[in-house]
Amino acid sequence: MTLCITREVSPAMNQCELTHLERQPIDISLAREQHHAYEEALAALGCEILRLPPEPDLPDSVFVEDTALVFPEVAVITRPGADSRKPECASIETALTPYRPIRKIEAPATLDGGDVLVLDKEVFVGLSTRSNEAAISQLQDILAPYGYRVRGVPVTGCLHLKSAVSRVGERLLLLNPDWVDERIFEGFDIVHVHPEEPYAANAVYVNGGVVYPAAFPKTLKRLQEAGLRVHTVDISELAKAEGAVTCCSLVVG
Ligand code: CIR
Repeated sequence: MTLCITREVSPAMNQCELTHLERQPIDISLAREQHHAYEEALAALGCEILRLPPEPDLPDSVFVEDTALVFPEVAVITRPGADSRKPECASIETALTPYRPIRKIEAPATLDGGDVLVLDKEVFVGLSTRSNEAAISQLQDILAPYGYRVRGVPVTGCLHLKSAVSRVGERLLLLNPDWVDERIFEGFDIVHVHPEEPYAANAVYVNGGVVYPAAFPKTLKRLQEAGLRVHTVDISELAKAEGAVTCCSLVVG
């Protein structure tokens, strides 16, 4: 079983951070239902879910991906770029302590897990409004003993690196070429998002399957044509908070 950490939707989610989207009312009970269906899709791919209780005062706390990076050797607690999100890390550190040695990103560095794409021993970090050069240097120091190489990647037009590119197969990436330069990912095959679906580049790849938003049927078709086993989920309410699918879980493995 692959362990995934999730966290129940906060009742305060309507006060979430927004960068590229206009605020729209979020139906909290529908968001919870959608989040549970997302957990079920992970379970269908062989994941065991460790669901943390909701954080009533932390609007974005369902997006656990941003608070930590979990490697086979070590877990790195991040320091999210948005101040409202920094307090989300304490409970995640407690949850991860039984599973990995813990290291932490420290000020002045800021890092959102959504900016970190790990491809085997290569760690790509989006230089977004949330993650900075100091984080890249701290991450390199933490990970170098385990043989990882950490590199900054310019991203434009989106919140995080993984809004622009995510892994969908052992040698396959899903990518929006308007937001990130695909030449960085040499050696990988690439499926482009459909041009009418710019937000479609974020997918969870776990145990050989893919969890993917139902909102992007044209890109979904491309993934299916590439031979991928895709479980679709409706995350319309989470998307109003600028969330996607990778951000709702921490894959511990
Ligand atoms: C934020 O702006 O931080 C949240 N409203 C959305 C975070 C989504 N996280 C992710 O894609 N990794």
